[in-house]
Amino acid sequence: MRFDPGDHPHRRYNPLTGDWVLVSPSRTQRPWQGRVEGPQRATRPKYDADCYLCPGNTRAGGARNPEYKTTFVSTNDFAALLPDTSEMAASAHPLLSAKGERGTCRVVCFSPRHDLTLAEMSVTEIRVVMDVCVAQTVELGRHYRWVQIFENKGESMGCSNPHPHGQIWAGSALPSLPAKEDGQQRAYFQANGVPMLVGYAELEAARQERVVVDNDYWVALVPYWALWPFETLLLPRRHLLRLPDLSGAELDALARILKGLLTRYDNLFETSFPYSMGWHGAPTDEGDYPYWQLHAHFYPPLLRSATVKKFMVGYEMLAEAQRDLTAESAAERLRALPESHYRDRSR
Ligand code: H2U
Ligand code: ZN
Repeated sequence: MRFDPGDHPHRRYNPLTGDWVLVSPSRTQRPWQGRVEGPQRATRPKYDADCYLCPGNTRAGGARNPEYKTTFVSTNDFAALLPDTSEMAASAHPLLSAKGERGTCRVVCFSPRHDLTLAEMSVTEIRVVMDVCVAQTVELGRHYRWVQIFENKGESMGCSNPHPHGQIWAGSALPSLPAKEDGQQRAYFQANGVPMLVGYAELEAARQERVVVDNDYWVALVPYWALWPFETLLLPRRHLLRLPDLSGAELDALARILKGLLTRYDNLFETSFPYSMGWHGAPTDEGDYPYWQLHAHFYPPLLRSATVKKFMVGYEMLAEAQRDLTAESAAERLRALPESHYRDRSR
């Protein structure tokens, strides 16, 4: 029997984390009588008097939002990290180990408009969001070792409010997942003499098989080792450590590729596509990080329709991550979608 990666179960290696993922392409055929996500509320108003994040409204913490007209950043009223926590005494037992952690959390309202999403904002407006991300990385990076910019989008990803927003958590430690990526990228660089993800972007841009959308400065692709059904990795073509290293032309191109990628996501099931996404760059301390490459991960949970999502349970919790469709078929489906947003077409 000849091995066919599009049909036969196999495991793929994730060089960024050192983990493996089980790929079982034939499982997409299985019947589904399980949980179906509720339909999305059709349209939202441009302004919602009950929204904590809309301009002019009072937040849950009591502060009032200004009448902001563009991307707006505020301190999270329910911050998971605080700048002044007292030092923790060293643990007396190796099995009961803990460390104090300093940090801060912010909320980034992408737009004053309650009814928009990043995908539906203009390229110029998305560029402003990215400029704010750059400035936040510079500011918070002076005080903290890791600045995590991310967005939870959609109720199924635990997003608490439909107003278009992301979050920034900055802390004094290097968190577990970036620490794994740090170690893997360092080891790859030592062994091969090139930053892993610079080489990977070149390889994928040349093959095109897993590319969803690309331009002169960026490549968005379904990584070979993707875990979530329509997971993507956004990579700059040039070697860059962090968001503030991007040139004006690269930021413009970034806004364009984000619009292209997120529009395709929405078009896939003609729904506002849920995901968690976030940026990873070199730690913002004094260290030397020639092996790091800036990148963004997009982890969408939907599997086969707007209402059936992938659950990371059972085998995933106890043994190893597993996916049903191959990275190649996911990329092919996303790539084939129109570049114009389905809601613009139906308006
Ligand atoms: P999520 O939707 O991803 O949970 O992000 C919303 C964040 O906004 C959440 O962390 C904060 C929550 O603490 N928030 C405020 O800071 N003030 C509010 O009035 C509402 C929500
Ligand atoms: Zn709002």
